[in-house]
Amino acid sequence: MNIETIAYLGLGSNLATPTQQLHAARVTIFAIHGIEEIAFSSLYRSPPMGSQNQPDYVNAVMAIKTNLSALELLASMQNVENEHGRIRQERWGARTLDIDILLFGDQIFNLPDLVVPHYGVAERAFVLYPLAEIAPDLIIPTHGHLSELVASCPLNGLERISDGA
Ligand code: ROI
Repeated sequence: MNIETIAYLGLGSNLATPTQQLHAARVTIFAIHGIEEIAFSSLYRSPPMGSQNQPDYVNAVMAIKTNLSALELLASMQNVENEHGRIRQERWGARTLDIDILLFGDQIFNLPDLVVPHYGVAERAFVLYPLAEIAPDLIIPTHGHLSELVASCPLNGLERISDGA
């Protein structure tokens, strides 16, 4: 049996009623054997990063405790994306559901399919602000204190829209 790890997941959607996508994803994730939900942030709306020719996104961050390995968690989240009808025509383009492993304990991975801490953690408002809401004291491997990363990250149009999914 693997030891338990606290991990943070970034969820995003900009198609097919994004708030419902995040809610459905949350329900599916916390039903997975080996995953326990610790916290779920508010929902945030933000203009698209990347191609501007797509709808606004809704983003949230979920904290979990898991006894899965990082690669098992990755495979499991890819299943959730697929089950929820992920449509992704192009890199940086619109999608029904995107789930990123932001942090996996204090571990660092630089694998072809898995880069943790996720690069968004250092610079994306739609990751940093929801993460700081549920884990304000985090220290991010190789990036330092979350509070400092947030303080130097402009909102870029990010708006809190509700108390959670
Ligand atoms: N832009 C925003 N605002 N939120 C996202 O989750 C998001 N995800 C993406 C790209 C296309 C980079 N842009 C995004 O994958």
